[in-house]
Amino acid sequence: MTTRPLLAALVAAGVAASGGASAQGSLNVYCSAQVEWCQAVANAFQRETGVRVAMTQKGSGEVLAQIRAEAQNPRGDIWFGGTGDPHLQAAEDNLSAEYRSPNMEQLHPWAQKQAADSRYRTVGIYAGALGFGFNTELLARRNITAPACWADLLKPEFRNEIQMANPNSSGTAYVMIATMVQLMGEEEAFTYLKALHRNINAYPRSGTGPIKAVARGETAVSISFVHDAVTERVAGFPVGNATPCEGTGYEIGSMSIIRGSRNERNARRFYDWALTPDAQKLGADTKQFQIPSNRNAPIPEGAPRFENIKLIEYDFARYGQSAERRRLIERWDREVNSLPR
Ligand code: S7P
Repeated sequence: MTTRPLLAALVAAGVAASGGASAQGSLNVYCSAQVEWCQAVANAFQRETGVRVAMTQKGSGEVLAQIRAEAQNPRGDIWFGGTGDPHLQAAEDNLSAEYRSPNMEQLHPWAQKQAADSRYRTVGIYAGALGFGFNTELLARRNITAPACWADLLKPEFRNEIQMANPNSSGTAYVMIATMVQLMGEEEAFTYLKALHRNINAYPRSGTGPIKAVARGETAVSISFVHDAVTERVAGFPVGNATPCEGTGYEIGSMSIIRGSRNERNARRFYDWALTPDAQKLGADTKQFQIPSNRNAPIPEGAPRFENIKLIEYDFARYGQSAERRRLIERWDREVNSLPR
């Protein structure tokens, strides 16, 4: 099982030494993007504003659980990144604060819709499609054709060769389950998930765990956001990616101010800043390949483009509901994860 160490980094930039940081106050960022991006964002904001930033990186489901547990005594100020569904659940459960950024109008319609769906308690900061990652060398060695469709993942040659994350902790895995339900209908989707279970060798905690296992050659195939497969490939690993022929779901990676934040002024300042093209370019600078939500931010070269992918009309309002997420994950635990492999 892949684990991801908790990073709690007090980001030290020059301003702290000059005394500017304390004058500007501080900000606690919970970050559910990849750690390189989280660190770059924390460093740049601290450098540009003098606000002292402490950043903790965790997956989307884990941050949602933490914010819920801390609701009476919030320790975080802002939640940056992670799949959009848990951000919508935080909004519904009154765990995030309403805020309308003056930069909202610069965003793509899908990012503004995410804000409107949450009554302005979250906003889209990037988007990316779900698909498969695979280790090209491992597949060649085993003489297996790379998967192109969801149906391919059920083939006997993929027995014990596939990883997807655990939806209890991972927003990525929840997007996968919600995608299958929307593509096939719920009964057929659970029949599919049970059949897929036979070919799964592990359900790691983190959504990026499976693609990192693919890169290391520990598993042949992962169910992942395809932009994360590009990140591994440009890092030099033999990783390919595909989006399913039947159609697939996607995420609207989001950002929310935590309700009861002790540094709300700085949280709003960060929120406005994170929606600017310059801040969004930090994703590409750290080899992340999502589509940025600001229309004027450059799309990273090599990013999987939505116009080339068969996307479903993902129903964010429905699958972002707390009760729906809980019900689907409980059903998955009961009917799929409990089965022998
Ligand atoms: O930054 C890469 C990415 O895939 O990670 C985010 C998400 O938190 C995945 O983690 P979990 O599945 O563990 O929640 C995505 O939003 C993002 O695209």
